[in-house]
Amino acid sequence: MVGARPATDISASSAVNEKRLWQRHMAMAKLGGTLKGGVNRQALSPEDAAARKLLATWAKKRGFEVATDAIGNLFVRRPGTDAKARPILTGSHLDTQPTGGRFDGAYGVLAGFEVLEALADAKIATRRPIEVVAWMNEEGSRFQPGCVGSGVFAGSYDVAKMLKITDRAGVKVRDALAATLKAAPTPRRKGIGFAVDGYIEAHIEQGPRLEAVGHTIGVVTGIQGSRRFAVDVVGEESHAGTTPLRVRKDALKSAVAVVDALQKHMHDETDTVRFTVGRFETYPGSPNTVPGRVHFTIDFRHPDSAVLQRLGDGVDDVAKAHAGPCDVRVTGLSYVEPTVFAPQIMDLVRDTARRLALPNMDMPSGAGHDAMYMAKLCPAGMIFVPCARGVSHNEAESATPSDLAAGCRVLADSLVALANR
Ligand code: HGY
Ligand code: MN
Ligand code: MN
Repeated sequence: MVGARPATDISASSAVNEKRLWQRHMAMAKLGGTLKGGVNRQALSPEDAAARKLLATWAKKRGFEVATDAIGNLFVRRPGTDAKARPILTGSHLDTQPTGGRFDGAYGVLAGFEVLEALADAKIATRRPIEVVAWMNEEGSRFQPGCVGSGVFAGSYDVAKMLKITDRAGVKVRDALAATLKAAPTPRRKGIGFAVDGYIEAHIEQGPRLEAVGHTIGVVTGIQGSRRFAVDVVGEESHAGTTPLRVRKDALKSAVAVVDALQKHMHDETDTVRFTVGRFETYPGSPNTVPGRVHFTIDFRHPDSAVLQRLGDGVDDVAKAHAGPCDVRVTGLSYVEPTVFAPQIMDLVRDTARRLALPNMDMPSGAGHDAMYMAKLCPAGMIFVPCARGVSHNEAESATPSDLAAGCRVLADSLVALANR
């Protein structure tokens, strides 16, 4: 074409800037940073608002479009040459665990943002728009369940129901979201969800396998299934000094028996089942009052759909059979079937890693990710990079600048290939 820009021979991956990507991580990690070097940036907290504001500021400086949808997912869009083409999405989450690390979630958002910057630096146009998304409340530690933003986007959760969820202080998602958007205002995207042509999420592995074999890239094949429950054991408050044990309705005693029975129910010689009681609260929590209520959570995971169903469906019966004189209420909060990623995305990630001479291996994900929901909407996949000793959901979580950049290079060329198909 006369006057057309000279075709750049620089590839997106070669325009990825390792130093800038690392600096963005360190700047983001300050928001909610903890004394032990981790991050506490829970969903819709002031720290989360500050992180959103920082990403939006970086995006606006580059001329990218920024918008938030009705459930608080934050989108950064780099237009394509064909504005009507269905976009390619990449991203992850900015919210963290209370004792979280600097890379869980943030890597996927910042690697995606680095791809947009690299494309802009190299003046590479893509046919399809590419959007980076920071999904709201992936962790599910403040508001349960997790993956609320991606779940609503994919139509798996009802937005009105999700806006009513409360945290332990009784604050609703709706009110916390309003406060967040006030602190970090962006244009609003009407409604929820839109057609997406493909999705790739970059994430640290959160396990030790890549590091153990010395590989840099994980071509993620899928994610194990997961089920979350809330359990309330209800007895009767009474005086610790005057109430004989034989007449007590001691919610703590019953809850301990229930958890013990559930651990036996979930026992698995192959150590494939993942069963965690992460939160266990007694009420009123006074040393000289027999607990009248205990609230605890169950996080149960398994790669086999039939086992997930059989053992998960047994939770209610086991709880009721071991509650003694107390009542017990089991509430199912989420049920996500095992996810299998799209072969064409896996092939693209694997071929790109090979072309970039990055040692890689196919591997499943033990951790849950927003990609579980995006896989219901479009061809989806993930790219893993190593983290030190596989440690995550821990303030000591660590990764190297070169591994983060390597994963970002694979992401860059993979996204461009999807955006130009
Ligand atoms: O719990 C998970 O698997 C994810 O890291 N939030
Ligand atoms: Mn994560
Ligand atoms: Mn996590």
